[in-house]
Amino acid sequence: HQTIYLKDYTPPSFEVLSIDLSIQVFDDHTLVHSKLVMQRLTSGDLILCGRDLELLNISLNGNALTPQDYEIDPEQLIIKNAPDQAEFAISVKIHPESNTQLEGLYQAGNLFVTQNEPEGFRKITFFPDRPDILTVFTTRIEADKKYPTLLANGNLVEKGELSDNRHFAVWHDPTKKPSYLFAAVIGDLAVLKDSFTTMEGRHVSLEIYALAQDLPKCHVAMQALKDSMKWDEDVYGRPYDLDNYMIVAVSQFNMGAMENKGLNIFNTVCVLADPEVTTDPAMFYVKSTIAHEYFHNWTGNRITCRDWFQLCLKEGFTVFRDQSFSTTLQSPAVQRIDDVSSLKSVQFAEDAGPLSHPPRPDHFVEINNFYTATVYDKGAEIARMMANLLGPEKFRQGTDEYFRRHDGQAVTVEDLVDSLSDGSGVDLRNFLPWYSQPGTPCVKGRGSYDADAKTYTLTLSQSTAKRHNYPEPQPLPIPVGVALFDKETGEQLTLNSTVLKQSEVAENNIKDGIFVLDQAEQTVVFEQVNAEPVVSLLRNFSAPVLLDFDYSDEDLAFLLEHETNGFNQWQAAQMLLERVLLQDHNPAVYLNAIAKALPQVAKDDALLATRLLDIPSENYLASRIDQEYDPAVVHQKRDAVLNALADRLKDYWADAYQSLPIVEFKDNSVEMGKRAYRNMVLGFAIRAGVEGALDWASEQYDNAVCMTERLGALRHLVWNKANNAQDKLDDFYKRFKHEDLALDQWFAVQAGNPQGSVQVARELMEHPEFDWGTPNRIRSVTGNFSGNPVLVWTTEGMQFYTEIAKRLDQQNPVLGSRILQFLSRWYTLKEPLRSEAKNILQGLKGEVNSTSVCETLNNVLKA
Ligand code: HT7
Ligand code: ZN
Repeated sequence: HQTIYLKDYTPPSFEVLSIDLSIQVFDDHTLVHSKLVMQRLTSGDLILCGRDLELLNISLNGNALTPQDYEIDPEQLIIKNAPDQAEFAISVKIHPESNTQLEGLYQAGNLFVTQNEPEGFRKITFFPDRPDILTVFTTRIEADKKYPTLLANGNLVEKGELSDNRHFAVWHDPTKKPSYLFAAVIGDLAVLKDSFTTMEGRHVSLEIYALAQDLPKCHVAMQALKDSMKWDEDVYGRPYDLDNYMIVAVSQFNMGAMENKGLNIFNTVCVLADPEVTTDPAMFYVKSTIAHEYFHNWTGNRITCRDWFQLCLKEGFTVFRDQSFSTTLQSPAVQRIDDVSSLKSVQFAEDAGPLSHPPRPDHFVEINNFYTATVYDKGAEIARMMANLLGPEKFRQGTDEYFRRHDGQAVTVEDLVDSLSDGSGVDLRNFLPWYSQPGTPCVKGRGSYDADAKTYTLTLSQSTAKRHNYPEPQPLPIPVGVALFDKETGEQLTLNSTVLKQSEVAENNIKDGIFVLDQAEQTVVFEQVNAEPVVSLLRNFSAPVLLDFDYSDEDLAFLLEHETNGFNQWQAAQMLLERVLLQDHNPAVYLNAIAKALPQVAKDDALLATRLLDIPSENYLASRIDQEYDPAVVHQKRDAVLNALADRLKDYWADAYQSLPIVEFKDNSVEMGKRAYRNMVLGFAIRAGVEGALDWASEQYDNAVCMTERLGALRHLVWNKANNAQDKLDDFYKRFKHEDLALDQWFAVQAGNPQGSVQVARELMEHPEFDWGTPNRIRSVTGNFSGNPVLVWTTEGMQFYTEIAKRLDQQNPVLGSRILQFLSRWYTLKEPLRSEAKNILQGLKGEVNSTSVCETLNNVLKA
């Protein structure tokens, strides 16, 4: 397998002025005819990518070509000395009916759909399948009338009947786009319609296509779409640009959703929502994914990536945009907690292991392996740091300039940062190294108060571990959110310091400052500090870094109590917990602080209270342990903290649960908070051995008015081995047997059971409802099972994952590669597990062939 390097990027030698595509679907094959109008840009060969295609015929400028006229290999067709104007007519045969990889055109049940990002289009026809080739697509789709729905990007320009019970539709997309944004859908779908009028007065028809029985579950997504369209106009000044926006729901899909121009294709889990079958977090995920894909229309589609190394240009920025949108759905503090918690548990872990890479990698073997938390979530953090430094007004000037300069272009990360800098008048180019340097920087610090001089001196330093194959890490600009609190009164102090980034801070009696640490070590002196302060750092998680400050546990408890926003309180609780769980600090300080803060927070904001009770996951804790990792020890320590917390507030849980009766379902953040908190409190009550708590869970299961309540109760019953757990599992199965997404939860609860076993997971995968063709179902078992490292890191657990990776290697390598990643931190294990893990992984070598799985396996083994 070949490694591709960013430094080798060369512009294409031909552009494509237009493509006419004709897709004829038959039961046992599909014919694709294309007419490509190409024009030379620079010297060089004419290269058309093509994979798994049966070439039927090809002509150039009206002359049939024979195999002597071109070079062809499994990946491409090359024409040397092609004329400057080249018009191709190409016919190929493909097999969507047997395409299990879910890339290109594939059949999923009764539906044919495309997935072309990043390199799927080459599995549909020969084409220069690279994101910097933008062209105008006209698409004719022809199929049997048993498939009444025929969709492609753009506007429907013609449709008609054909002989043999067949029909066709022709679509024209007026906007130039890269091939990865091409989409087609052929099937029998129902449609939910609505409309939106843009700020420019354009009347847009909004259409969500799904199986008829799923149509009632499309209203949440429709509302989220309208909200997103409005938000992008209000916040970024970006209106929609076509007369229709279509979304299609498909149950077999490798990722969440795909932003194809005007024709998004969504995994059902990201579009269908109904309180009876969808939990609150899942419903939230629907809304934020709808927003994410919609926002791509500007950040991704109208301005796209020059090459796949620039993936975080569109993904990082778009994640930042969807996270910002989501703060309209729940409190900004909870949103930030959720984003940071996922960043720390997934991205930090990735960046600490053998799959570490910069947000903009400089080489890859298989680009599918780079749709990672680092590209998406660290990419979003970089956009956020720049946005925060600029403030809303200047950031808007910067983004306006980006859209003005690059609309219709395929660009690089440098182009984005240049636009933000030039548009705002603030040079942000020193942030560029964030895109190309791997690893999580660690900020260390200490502070000292001089009572006589009334100064507080803060010294901060940064370091990043060197990564194999990357240059010596350089200091990065790290914005550190900072505040001082009076240790006695808890009051927040005015900041008097000349080195704070916001120079107006001192003049304007501002208390929330940002200090940009851009050297290896720096010192900040705060003046006129009249009483000993406690410093709060990295507020709102102002940069994606690890913080190692010489706080006492009492300082952190103080911040948990006095910090002015929920995120910072949560951060203090997490720091305290990490000390307890990783450094064996006494949990008493944490327990006292949480016992004091919790009841009040719960009254004000139940969702925040739920988050405050988060205990870092075993996998997150494992990511902070670089050697001699013993999963059983981590599990037992975490369990001990949970037990201590449960005991400490035993009476409170009982009261709190009783004060939160089940009420009519409402989809708003206050009610969502109450439901989440009720489930959390119930778990602690059961753990504390509160009398009757398991009965409460049974009653909650029986009386639930929504899935959040029913599933929350079921999980507690199953995970606590309640006597009636099996009955309730059977009941759940019966109720939801015909609801795929609910059934996924039935698999998930059992696979994620800490009291479970590899045997249970294997049996689930042999269940008649288990389906190897549906990634959601595979993930519901493998993903949830991975939450229990004590089970994963056993011989049987590791074999379980390698066997799945092997099975998926040919069938669905993108998924196989992801599943193998669960084992990436094998090398941190204590012996003899470590050697055993190595043997098992080495045993997979030679057994797998796909570029995706092989690249991941090689990298994992390099650790
Ligand atoms: N841009 C998309 C990324 C993607 C994808 C989506 C579905 C199936 C396979 C895929 N490969 C890459 C999704 C997004 O970030 O919006
Ligand atoms: Zn995206």
